[in-house]
Amino acid sequence: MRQILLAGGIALALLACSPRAEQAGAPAAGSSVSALMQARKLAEPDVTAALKTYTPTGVHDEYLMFSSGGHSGQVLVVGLPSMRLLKVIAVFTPEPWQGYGYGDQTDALLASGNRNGQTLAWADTHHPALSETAGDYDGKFLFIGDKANARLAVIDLKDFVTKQIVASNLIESDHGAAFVTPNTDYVIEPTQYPAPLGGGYVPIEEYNEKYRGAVLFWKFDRSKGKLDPAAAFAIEVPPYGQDLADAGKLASSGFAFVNSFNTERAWGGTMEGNPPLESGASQNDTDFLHVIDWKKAEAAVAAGKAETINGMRVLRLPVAIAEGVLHFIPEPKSPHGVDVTPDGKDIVVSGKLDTHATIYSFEKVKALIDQKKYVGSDPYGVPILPFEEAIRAQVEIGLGPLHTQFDDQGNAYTSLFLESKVAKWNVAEARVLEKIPAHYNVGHIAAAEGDTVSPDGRFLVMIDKWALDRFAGVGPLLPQNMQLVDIASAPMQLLYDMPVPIGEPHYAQIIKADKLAPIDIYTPVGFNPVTDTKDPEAVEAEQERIERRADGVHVYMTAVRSHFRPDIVRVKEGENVHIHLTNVEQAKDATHGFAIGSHNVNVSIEPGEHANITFVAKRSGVFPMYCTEFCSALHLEMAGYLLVEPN
Ligand code: K7E
Ligand code: CUA
Repeated sequence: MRQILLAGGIALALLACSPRAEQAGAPAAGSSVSALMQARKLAEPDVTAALKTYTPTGVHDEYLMFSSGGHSGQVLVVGLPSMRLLKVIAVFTPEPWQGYGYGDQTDALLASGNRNGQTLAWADTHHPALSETAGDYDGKFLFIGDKANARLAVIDLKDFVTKQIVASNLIESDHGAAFVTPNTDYVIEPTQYPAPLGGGYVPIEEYNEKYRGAVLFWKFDRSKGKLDPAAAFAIEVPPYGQDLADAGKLASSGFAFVNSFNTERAWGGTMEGNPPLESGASQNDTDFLHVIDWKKAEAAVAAGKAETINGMRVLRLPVAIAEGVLHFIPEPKSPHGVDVTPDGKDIVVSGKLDTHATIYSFEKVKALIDQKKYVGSDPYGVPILPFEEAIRAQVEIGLGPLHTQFDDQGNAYTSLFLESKVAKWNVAEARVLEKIPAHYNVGHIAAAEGDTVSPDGRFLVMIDKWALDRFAGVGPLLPQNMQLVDIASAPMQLLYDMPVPIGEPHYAQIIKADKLAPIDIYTPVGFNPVTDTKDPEAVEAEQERIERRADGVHVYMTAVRSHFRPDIVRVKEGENVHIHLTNVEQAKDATHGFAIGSHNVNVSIEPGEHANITFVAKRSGVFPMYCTEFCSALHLEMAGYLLVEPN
């Protein structure tokens, strides 16, 4: 039925007499489609948009979009075409509903991302990257970068749970993270703001000499589902603001591309007689596209040519240059996005302060590198390839071009921040085909399977920076706006606006839902999702007990509809309390929560899940413990007491 409607375009008569409409209760005379259209002031395109997105109850979405959650520090999962928010994956920030950051395992996981002893309770997530096999999303893992603290996290798509957070002590901030190589051998993380490598103080007047960027390659161990810091390496780069990255694929496999801004090396000082960074960094007509041969870098590191700085193996600049790992090509002013075409043959770069998309030909770039055809070198000795000979074409696309995505018809889509539009253009012909307005100031865009070797070309989501008048006023802080566009239709059609009130989505990736196969329950019972194994403290039914040990009171507890066992916990004031809690249910969606008031204790235990909770019973008193999920008719009765006797 849906297919017919989609293929046939608007079919009002069909809709009006569809079996579904009848099932839902025969429409009254006044609620025919035309009457509804009139009453709600809907035009025909509104109705086609509704037909293309409306997803009846029980019907699942065809695609899942993984979006960064900006400084919520989390990842959002949205279904397409319905644009329903399906999940907020807790990553870098406590998330009460999931009990994330309120129990031993997730406390330890969050703490593993602390830097230099500083607790980091937030993050600025920008670019999610789905794991790939042969350049195609494989639906197994998701990586997400934290711009503020230069961290990466690994999420297992088996259960949509964060399993690892890593921070290098080499750099202070990142931006072009996360991007994966075509078989997920490495996850790429380039610096954003230069600083002394490895940390430490250096006066900013020594910026040119002592401040540096780096491009980190984190080795991914697929069998363990973890990044392996010991096998990671970095390439030192000059103190330019390295920005986004993309890995070469197919024709350009083995290479990575990183763009940069502020090759002027301005560092601000608005009260010290200097121009602000924004103007200091916008003097040059061009910045540098970094062309990295990561296979050569990997070989040089394996040959012992790296130096270890604060635990990270680093190919220093002179070594990277000598080994032919790093080349520059001029790129138009203050670029933001760098995107490799699905066939790997072209690299598209857009300068924010330029009106073009510039198409570099990898074949030409490679030939120039092989011939060592340089037009000079930068102040650090990095060879520069000739711009004119490296490009295939430039397309005049509009004002403020940022990010580019691709479809299955050889077209590219580039967001135009200043114009508040997305331009559709043909890559081979380097010609603009049409533009669609965004509301407003579109940043990243994400296309269905858009970063793979075979994009689907169905949908595109515009991630807008400003919402202005799109939604009802909710005070000065407005939601962000994600807009769904049908790119399979001609012309492109705007389908739906989704407000995002929990952080600024920067980038997203969209995967075909049937590539994902998440589990429903944890087995064996007593599974710890963070350690990804059965927990040593897992509790079996009938094995519940309370043990008093040197380190405090250990409560081995189970949860099952609708009681905790034990449900009375007696301790003495000042005692350490360890609760080992297993949800022994194996029924889908039979989640229980466990909370103790006034103790910051709050976990969510999914069917089969185990959680450990440690706290000090500091104050004598009577504290109710209860289940926080409405799990059954007798959910309110799923409660007990923590009795803390005074000394
Ligand atoms: Cu353009 Cu971090 Cu990729 Cu924000 S990012 S727009
Ligand atoms: Cu268990 Cu409510």
